[in-house]
Amino acid sequence: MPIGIFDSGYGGLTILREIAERLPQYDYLYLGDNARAPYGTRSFDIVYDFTLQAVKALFERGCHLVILACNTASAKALRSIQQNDLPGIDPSRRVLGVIRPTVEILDEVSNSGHVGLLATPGTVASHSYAMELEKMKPTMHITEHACPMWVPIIENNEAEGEGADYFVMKYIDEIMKKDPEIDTLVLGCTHYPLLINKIRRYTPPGVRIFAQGERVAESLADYLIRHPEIEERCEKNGKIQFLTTESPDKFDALASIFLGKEVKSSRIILT
Ligand code: DGN
Repeated sequence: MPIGIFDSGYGGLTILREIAERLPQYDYLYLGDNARAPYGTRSFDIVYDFTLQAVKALFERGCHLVILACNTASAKALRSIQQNDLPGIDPSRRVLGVIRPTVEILDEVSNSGHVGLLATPGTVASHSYAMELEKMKPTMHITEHACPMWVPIIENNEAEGEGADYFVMKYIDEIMKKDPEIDTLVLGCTHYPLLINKIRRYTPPGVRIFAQGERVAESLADYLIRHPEIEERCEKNGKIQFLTTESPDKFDALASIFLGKEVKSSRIILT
């Protein structure tokens, strides 16, 4: 059975890339809900409903473990999905998110103890990062800042375009003004590594940029060691398949650029 990787659109590909590099032996099934992306400005209930539909679709296709490779879905839907028995679904199936593994190591990444979170309006409004940090690393400070324009720029393949510069500079300036002691900017949206060239250009010298992919891959590797009953259900042929709710041609064109290799997806309808 493949490991399911879900995102609202293309962003989860940045997580898939790192996971497949760290754990190439497993099979993966990626699902992008591109037809309904972005999720970042949608309400709590809608993100929950859409995420639940996606998780069920991946379970129905044999996944035993699903990673929500989307901060917005992790922030707004993960806990409810983990805590409730889903009708008709084997309770031994597991869903993991990307926020906790990121927060867990922030004290190793930051020297000043002041981190900045760049994320979608949905993730910022949920304060999931601030709440996790408060629980796990209570002495650290986090400044959360919403970047509503970044996902649309990426989803429209404008990440390298001139128009992107304005909004990258704007959000980074704004967060650095809120707390000049920030020494680490956390990219709290899986899309943002696709904008990394511009983010690097406008980040002040001495401030580190922390993207989640490698950390999530490390945390998954560790999870599979600690849960052999799940690990043994994961098929190991090194095969990656793609599903999208949009037109496969559109998905394949952009996903191939993001992943740096040819992608052939199939379309599914989520209900
Ligand atoms: N990639 C998603 C995240 O990590 O939050 C969000 C993208 C979106 O749908 N706005």
